[in-house]
Amino acid sequence: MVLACNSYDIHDMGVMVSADRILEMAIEINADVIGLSGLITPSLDEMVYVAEEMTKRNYKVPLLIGGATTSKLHTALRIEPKYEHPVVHVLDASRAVGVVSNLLNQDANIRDNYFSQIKTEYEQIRIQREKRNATKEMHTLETARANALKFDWNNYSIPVPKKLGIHVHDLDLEVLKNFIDWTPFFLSWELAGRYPAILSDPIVGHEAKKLFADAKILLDKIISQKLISAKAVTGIFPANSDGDDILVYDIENTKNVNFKLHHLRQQIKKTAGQPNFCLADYVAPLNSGNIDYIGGFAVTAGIDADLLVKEYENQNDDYHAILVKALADRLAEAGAEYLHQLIRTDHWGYSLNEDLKNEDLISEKYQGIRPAPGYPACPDHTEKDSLWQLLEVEKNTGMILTSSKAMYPAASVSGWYLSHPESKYFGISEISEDQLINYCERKGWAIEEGKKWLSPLLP
Ligand code: B12
Repeated sequence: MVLACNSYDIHDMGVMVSADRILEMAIEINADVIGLSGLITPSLDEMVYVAEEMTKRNYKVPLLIGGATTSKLHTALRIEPKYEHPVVHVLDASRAVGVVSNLLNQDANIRDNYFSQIKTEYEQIRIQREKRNATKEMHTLETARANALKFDWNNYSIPVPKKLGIHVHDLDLEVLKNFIDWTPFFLSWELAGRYPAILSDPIVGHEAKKLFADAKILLDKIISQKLISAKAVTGIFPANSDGDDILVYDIENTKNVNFKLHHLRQQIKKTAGQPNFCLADYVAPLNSGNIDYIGGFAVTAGIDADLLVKEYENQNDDYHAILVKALADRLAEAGAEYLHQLIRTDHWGYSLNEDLKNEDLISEKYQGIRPAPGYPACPDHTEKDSLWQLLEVEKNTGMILTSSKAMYPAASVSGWYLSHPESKYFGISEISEDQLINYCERKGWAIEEGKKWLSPLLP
């Protein structure tokens, strides 16, 4: 018996079990293996906790680690050292069978060899990492800031929004379906390839076509019978950057700072001429003397999705239960795409004449970006707290943030709108101790708190 749990938010959310409960259940069902799956980085911390608890409670069963935000590197550095029995990162669930059959093999030689191979491999990864840390070249925070992206703000005309403040949207799924990016839908079923080419792919085309047909039937049913619904809140506010932070002003009185949004800056040394990016650089600075703007959004297409999933599960129809989740995720992303267009062409209105097809939207052929807290340019998930307050997300949409900053309903997306024509996505990737200390001061965090939330960025 194998126990597998989604640990991206194992501490709360009611519908999910706590880490402690997972461990108790493992004993109750006499689990041979425990598997944890992590979607967003705060879940990595939960996994470390589970490994520590397994040690404290004298467990011996192997621990498997998987999910989009996990890696062999993180498993080797942070999880495996916490538990002396096998801890294995599995890149792809389909490989779990091979891994488990080695770990639980009746032949003790096969088991022991496999375990010692994994131990040696993870030890090597730690050694390599230490070597790399010793040689990698990082800027100090000060020099990284000196190498920031610089704009000529005096000769830049800031687009003034037509509709400032908060707007709540009841989204029509019939409209959203035209904004769906289908490629990740196939990815979630492990069918690799871009839509629509994937439908005629010589290897996976047949399966992709069948899946697509089933998805469209279910989507039509969901829409016509209103089985799930989507809601969102957006807002645009006056703002200026202040170093690596963004000050958000009161709409009525731009002398009052209502919120301070915090961002991180790239610190890795790059080739000459390459700046060290920080999202705050795309907003006109305080000393430019001009007021700029920032937008935010939170959208969910998962309202009632859990009920529909349960209904299919009760009929032992896992296929449709998973299809519902995958479609709700697609509709949430479609909602984010639709709203971003509405912002560009109407609320902020800096691209009044934009006329882009869905393919162009997917290829981001528009002005401005919508980085989401947790994405590589703004990896601190706790900044969702500010977004929640700024847009009164819970009151306006019912979406909640759990203590590990996952959004519920699960099919939800949230982020910022930046309008600058040169704004683009990038990755922070790594930060040094000096930025950790500085960021903690700006956030009002103790260093331990900072280490917890930013652990994937730290050496
Ligand atoms: C689809 C998707 C979504 C969907 C929902 C996903 C879901 N409900 O599972 C939506 C659009 C809702 C979404 C939202 C968000 N997302 Co998202 N999302 C993705 C995306 C594009 C694909 C994930 C996926 O479903 N892959 C397909 C499945 C099948 O793969 P998988 O989960 O990795 O699982 C495979 C293996 O990992 C393995 N495996 C998984 N678990 C386990 C467990 C065991 C035991 C084993 C053995 C194996 C195993 O087997 C699976 C099959 O091979 C990834 C990027 C990427 N390419 O991975 C980002 C990604 C996961 N998202 C990310 C983020 C940040 C978010 C948001 C926080 C953004 C935001 N602010 O709105 C939200 C969070 C949502 C929430 N509820 O809190 C980040 C997470 C990184 C991080 N630093 O935390 C990623 C990695 C994107 C990125 N590059 O930054 N997201």
